[in-house]
Amino acid sequence: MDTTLLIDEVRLTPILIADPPLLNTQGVHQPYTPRLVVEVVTRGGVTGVGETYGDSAYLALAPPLAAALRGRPVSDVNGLFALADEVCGDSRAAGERAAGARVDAGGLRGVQTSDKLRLSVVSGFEVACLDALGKTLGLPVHALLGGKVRDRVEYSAYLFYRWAAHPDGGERDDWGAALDPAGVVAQARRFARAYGFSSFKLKGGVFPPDQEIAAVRALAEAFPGRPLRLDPNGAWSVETSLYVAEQLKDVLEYLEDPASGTGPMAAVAAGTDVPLATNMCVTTLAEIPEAFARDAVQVVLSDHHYWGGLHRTRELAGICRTFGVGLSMHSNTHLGISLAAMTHVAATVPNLDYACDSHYPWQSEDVITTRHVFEDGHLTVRDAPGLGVELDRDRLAALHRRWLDDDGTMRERDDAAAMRKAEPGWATPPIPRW
Ligand code: GKR
Ligand code: MG
Repeated sequence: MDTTLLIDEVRLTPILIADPPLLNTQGVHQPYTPRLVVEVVTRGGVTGVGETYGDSAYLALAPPLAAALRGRPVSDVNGLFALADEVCGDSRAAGERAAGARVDAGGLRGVQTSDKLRLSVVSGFEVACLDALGKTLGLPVHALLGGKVRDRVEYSAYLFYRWAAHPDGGERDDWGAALDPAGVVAQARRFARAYGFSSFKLKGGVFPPDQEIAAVRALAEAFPGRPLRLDPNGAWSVETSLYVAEQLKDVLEYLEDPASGTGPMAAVAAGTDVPLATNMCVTTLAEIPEAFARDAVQVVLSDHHYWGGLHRTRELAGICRTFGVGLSMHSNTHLGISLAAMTHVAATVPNLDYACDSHYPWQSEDVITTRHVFEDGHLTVRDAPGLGVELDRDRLAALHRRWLDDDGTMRERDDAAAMRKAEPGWATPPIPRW
């Protein structure tokens, strides 16, 4: 065994990153959202980086795994899963308690389970190990995953209804409000101009369905023939979903999570030819058999965090290929480390059937020295060793300082609590909402 590959130290840095007031069915994004940056340092002096969700449920699981990793080789990424099972026992219960208190955040990520929590944490370590291994061997992460099958990965614009500013501080930006079809089209035009995106996803479930249908119609008029998607995060009943599908069937590439749960999704799928995509109904291996047997979803949108990292995402791709189900990737509020990881794995998957979506353009801050740049709606796959990104330690320290200074209110993503700042009576809406 090459001892330079052994892990000497693991650093965990929780941070808070600025997030604009983006609306979704549960509320609005807080001014700052938590992420966790994982650094794995080898005896050879190489540091690999990873990033994952940073709410307390995830933070509770990370320290025991970090401690147990010392002395193990960075190349043993398969061993991470058994190790996490072994060492995260007690803290898993703590994580679950924290997750239970935050169903709002879990809800948008599908049903939260202890396995999914653990896998999301493991993913940050897996990416950090792959980065360190790649840097040691002089190989990009995509080569460690078997090699890229494309040089560029396509992303779609991720449009959000939004306010011009948070009601209670936060960073300012110049995007302005987008609360109607004209606002959504203006936002899409800016995305197309600045980043070259040619497909568009609108986060829905915010306004009554007819208003969102009007927004998608306005997009179709402004961008004839371009792929369009609408994602209400499971906010609609089967009946409403079928109504929306009927109204938009000529312009939608797919409808994303119109209804919540495998049964309702299967009922919608049975009543429309519009393909259904999901990042909520199929989020674990255990959910696949029933969803695929019932043809509830035609496209699975992986989130490499909760699927357990990059190797597991490739396993998911193989399963989708076997069953003739489409594959792509969705995102959450994330930084450049996660976007790099997503791009590396996306580059290796032959059946990447649709443009991935990324929140990244909404993030004004990062912890890497050279930010990713979308060109013609694509990211070029980096061929430098590891992920091909470098940690900006000053930025990391500043964002960690913000986390330390927080009074606790931003350390959990809680879109309903953020909404109550503007609408004191706001409660997380029932499912289905419409
Ligand atoms: O950030 O508001 C949001 C999204 O709704 C996010 O939480 C989802 O996980 O973007 C995601 C999606 O449903 O595709
Ligand atoms: Mg979605």
